[in-house]
Amino acid sequence: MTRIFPVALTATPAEVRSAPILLRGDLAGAFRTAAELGCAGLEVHLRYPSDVQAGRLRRWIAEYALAVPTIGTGMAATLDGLTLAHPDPAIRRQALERLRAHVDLAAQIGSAVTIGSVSGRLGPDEAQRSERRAAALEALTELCRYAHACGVTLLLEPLNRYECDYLNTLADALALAQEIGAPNLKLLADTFHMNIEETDIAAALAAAAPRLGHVHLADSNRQAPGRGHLDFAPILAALARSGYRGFLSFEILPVPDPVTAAQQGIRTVQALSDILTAAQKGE
Ligand code: LER
Ligand code: MN
Repeated sequence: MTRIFPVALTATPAEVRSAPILLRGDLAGAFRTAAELGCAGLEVHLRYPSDVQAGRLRRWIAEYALAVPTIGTGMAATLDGLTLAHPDPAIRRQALERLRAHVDLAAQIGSAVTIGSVSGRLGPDEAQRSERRAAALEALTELCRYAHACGVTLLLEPLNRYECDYLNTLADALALAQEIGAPNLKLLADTFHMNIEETDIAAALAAAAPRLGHVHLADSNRQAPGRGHLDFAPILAALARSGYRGFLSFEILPVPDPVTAAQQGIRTVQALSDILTAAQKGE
């Protein structure tokens, strides 16, 4: 398959409608599809960690020889309103409890846990913003400690301004990660958000490379790479040059349908990987 980067599809057992997740509902079928398409991984998004038994995930991981690189946790925020920056300490606590349970599951299946939409918002009130950022930082620090004891990596993901108001660029996330200073807190770069927020996507990836743990690959319209107007050549070249060899995971809309979208993304990554490999060999 792809020669430089392992690729992953995204799946959820939930019947979500508008989320950028490729395969919905049938998780066993999602593992089969990812394996049939030659992927190395399947990123699983869960509302509750108890939505799937760890034992079943472990069986599918073994049966299809796939990794689950990370567990997507955004539904805790989008469906249940649980975020780490919430003004209500009881809600922050619930968010933390949900994320701890995700960490427990991740420890059993060898995956990381995404901290994306659950970062939440600080709100428009300047006086409250620093207090809420401090609360989010404290909650995330506590979660890092817990995850570290479980051997689990957390992936802090900056989101575009319409979804988050304090972690929009990789530099924002890197600054927070450096403040926390936990060795198991890495960064997740999502090209859909970066297209909106970064001045120079390739330069931002290069600067964040030492802490980069995972990549969501989506085009400008959140469809498969190749179906929008993002230029993935400099993006993949920057990742390759910086030594990133982690997953490229298609967190995209299933347009026109899940398999066609996955095949399109895989073809785009494959074609660019071929060019990069040829360049490396000096062809
Ligand atoms: C949401 O837009 C997103 O990119 C997710 O990965 C965050 O949970
Ligand atoms: Mn993402």
